[in-house]
Amino acid sequence: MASLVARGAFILFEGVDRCGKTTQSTKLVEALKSSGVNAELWRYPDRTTSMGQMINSYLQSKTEMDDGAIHLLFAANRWEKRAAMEAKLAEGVTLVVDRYSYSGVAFTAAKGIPGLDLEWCKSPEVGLLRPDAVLYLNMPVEAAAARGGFGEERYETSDLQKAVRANFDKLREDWWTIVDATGTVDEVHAACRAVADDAVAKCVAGAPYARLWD
Ligand code: DGP
Repeated sequence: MASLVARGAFILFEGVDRCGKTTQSTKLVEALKSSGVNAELWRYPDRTTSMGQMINSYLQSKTEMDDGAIHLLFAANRWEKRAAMEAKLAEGVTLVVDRYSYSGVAFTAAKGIPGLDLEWCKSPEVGLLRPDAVLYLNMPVEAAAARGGFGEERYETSDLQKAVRANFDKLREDWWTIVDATGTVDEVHAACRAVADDAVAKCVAGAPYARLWD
């Protein structure tokens, strides 16, 4: 039997735009750190790399790109960070991640482009590390939009976000935690914290890595 090695946990936040992922992921990292857990906040797309800058330009409608090509670029942006991500976890750092492959699939498939269905969209993500916990911040699109409205970026329209939410419903797996994101910041945080503490404890005890879509 392989010996169990302590590692950091990969904790993922997913949900439609403006559901509170950035607030909650930031707050979770602060809380983990203040209780002595070595934790970092990561986000996808990672706009700091050269691929990330191309994605940023696309999201801001400064450049156009084929829908299949931009999908592969979002996925490649996760692949280019894969080794660094795995190294951090192996060092014992817990990664709290704001969006990942599930957003990748949910957003592209929401466009309704012939051929770019959920299965096609999943393919380039296969083999990436699977999160140890998914905190899906569940919120109706109307409630998310009421939080000051959607911004200027390409995907920030109610119709697209509704299709994205429907796709998240199709992608949800039993092991995800569905958090009611309409609660107060502190209520949502408490629910997320409990799941994160559990994931961190399991990974310290040497939980094995898994890959998408195990
Ligand atoms: P954010 O930086 O979390 O606000 O994300 C920017 C926008 O890009 C947001 O509307 C969600 C979308 N998005 C995030 N990841 C992906 C992805 O992998 N593929 C696609 N098509 N869209 C994504």
